[in-house]
Amino acid sequence: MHHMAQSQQQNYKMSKSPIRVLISGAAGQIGYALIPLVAGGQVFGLDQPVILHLLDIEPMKQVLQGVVMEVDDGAYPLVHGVVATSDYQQAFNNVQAAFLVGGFPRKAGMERKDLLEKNRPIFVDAGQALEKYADRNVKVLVVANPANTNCLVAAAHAPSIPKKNFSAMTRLDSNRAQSQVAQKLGVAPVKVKNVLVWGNHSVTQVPDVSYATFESADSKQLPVAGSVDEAWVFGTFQPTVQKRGAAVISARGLSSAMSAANAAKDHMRDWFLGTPAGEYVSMSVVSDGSAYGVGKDIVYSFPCVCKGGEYEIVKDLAVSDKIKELLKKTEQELVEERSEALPGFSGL
Ligand code: NAX
Repeated sequence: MHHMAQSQQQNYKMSKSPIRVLISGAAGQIGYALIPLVAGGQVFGLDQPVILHLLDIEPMKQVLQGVVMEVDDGAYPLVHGVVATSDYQQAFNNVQAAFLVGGFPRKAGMERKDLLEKNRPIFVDAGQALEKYADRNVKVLVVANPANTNCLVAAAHAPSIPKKNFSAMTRLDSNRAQSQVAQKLGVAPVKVKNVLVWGNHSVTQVPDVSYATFESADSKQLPVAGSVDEAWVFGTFQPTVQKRGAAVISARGLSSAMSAANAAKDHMRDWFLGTPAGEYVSMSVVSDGSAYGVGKDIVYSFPCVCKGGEYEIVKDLAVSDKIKELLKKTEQELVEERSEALPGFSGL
């Protein structure tokens, strides 16, 4: 027993100085699933100690205290400190990574416009707090919905933080898409690569298998498009992925949390530690107008590769006319969301 515990400890090489990691909405259900992934080294690596900054609103204070008790009780080797607070200055102070999960949830009967209105002030505050208190190279992942436009609102209120440090989460959508393809082909998800999701994290998102490959039982790399037909792609695959969030809610009575936290982990890990050679990941990032004809200053999901803590949009994929049309529609929705969330917007 003693020997096993020792060898497990040896996996942690803690020579690095700790980084400060903010999780907002830390008393909520995604927070509860995400904290152990960050604390356990699955995001920033087993050699990277962390100081957790856990933010939630004042009415959740007691619940948040309970979460802190559980972090303490985990005795995580990589956790060098916990700051639990409802104060934005404390929460954002010197953070190098920020998972912005906290927000106002969609209630029955609420339209997109109402959701935007409720979340806008939260992301104005978050942007201003990033601007004032965070590390200048903080990497921001917005999870709270409407994620892409919340991210744009935060970026617009943090003028001195580079735009390339802001992102929103479409990784859950692309993980869902990868898994649907794997099930269709009868292979494990790990055998499927480069399934993409473009655009907005909403029903207009564009799941796309055009560049995807899979490893067959006899270890050949094959294009997915050669093994599935168009009717399945446009008639079954796309709507299944687009409506998966709703399907989970109707089955569980609660929205996706385990898989959402897992996707947030994947997104931030790949951004910090890099993507494997030849693999693209879907990240919603600020468009600069240079890729796929998408207008600038919206937060749009593109295929990306990450290296040395930076992402780059993969710009040379040949997009079919059918997909192009869908890319326009989801872009249009993001432009509409922007004009609702940031009236009079004149550029980042
Ligand atoms: P919960 O309602 O369980 O938790 C949200 C937490 O945020 C609550 O504890 C709440 O008190 C807190 N909060 C509210 N306002 C805050 C503020 N101003 N500052 C800090 N904290 C605040 O929701 P949960 O299921 O964890 O979902 C969180 C968000 O993720 C929601 O907006 C949800 O729509 C969004 N999602 C986004 C996904 C994506 O793929 N981008 C998928 C999963 C999820 O639906």
